[in-house]
Amino acid sequence: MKLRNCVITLAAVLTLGLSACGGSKKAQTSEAETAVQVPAFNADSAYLYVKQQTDFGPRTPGSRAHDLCGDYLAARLEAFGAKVYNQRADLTAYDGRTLKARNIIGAYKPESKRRVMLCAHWDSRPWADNDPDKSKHHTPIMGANDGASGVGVLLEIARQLQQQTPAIGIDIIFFDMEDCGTPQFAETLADDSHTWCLGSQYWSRTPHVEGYNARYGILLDMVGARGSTFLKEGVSMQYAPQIVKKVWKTARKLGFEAYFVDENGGYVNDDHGPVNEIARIPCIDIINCDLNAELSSFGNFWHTEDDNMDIIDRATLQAVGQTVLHVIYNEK
Ligand code: AHN
Ligand code: ZN
Repeated sequence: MKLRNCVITLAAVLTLGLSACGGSKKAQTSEAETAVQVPAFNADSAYLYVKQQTDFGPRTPGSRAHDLCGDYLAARLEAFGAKVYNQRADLTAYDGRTLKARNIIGAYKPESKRRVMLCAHWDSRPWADNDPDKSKHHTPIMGANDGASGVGVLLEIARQLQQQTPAIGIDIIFFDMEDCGTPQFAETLADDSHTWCLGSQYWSRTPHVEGYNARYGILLDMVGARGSTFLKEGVSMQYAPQIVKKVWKTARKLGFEAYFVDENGGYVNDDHGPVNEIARIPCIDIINCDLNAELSSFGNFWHTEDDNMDIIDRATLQAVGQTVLHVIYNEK
């Protein structure tokens, strides 16, 4: 069974070490006090931002599509009123190749000490190595869900942030080189979990602003597929259980309980790992988990040529985007 490839074993998690769980304890407040105007998330707009990324083609590091899409993302954030940072680094891939990485950060209210970070990876996987058809294994994927969906939701949130400012500062972080982890066709014996999430590892050691901190982070990964279900992911529950509870409770209140399922999922090796363990910012992962899928717990299209616009559904983008908007506009 392929599930092994995407879920960290419990033994590995235990060796990661424990840290204090994040999220400040707040006094109980009445409903009236917490009632703030939350903007309406526009799923058509988010869908368009997902499509515009895939229109560049696979955004694999080193490609022209990657270059151009990076410019597009930085330009969108700038147009939506963010202070934009381009963090460039030469990072070493699993096979020893040096690749040019670019983390793209859009800061809102950069002067505020009260901050929340929202993140997603913007690169797409260079190999369809989970495709049942072996002849496809060396073909790059479109990554409409795996990559572009999280970024699309965050671009729509950026557009909303320009129109109505929330009480706190927000950082939108697009991590590069999440998805260059050792392919299944490469024969490696050692633990290779560190070959994933290279951009977020770099950012977590060297944030775009010295001494950067945030109350918490929310990572969006694979948040656009039709019929997605988001289970409470293991690393998120370990480091930021209060944030998981707050987000799932908000989703339920908004009527999205079919997407945000009140069940525990597996432990996923994703960009929130370095954010929790290196940057020490409590960060959760909203990530599709389909325990009934045969090929992968991330869905049968995961790391295959089927991860294209055909599987993207505005309703899923809406559930995630509206929930995250509610959470951040309710921060004080
Ligand atoms: C692994 O399969 C090792 N990690 C899943 C994280 C991921 C891959 N997110 C997107 N692509
Ligand atoms: Zn992936």
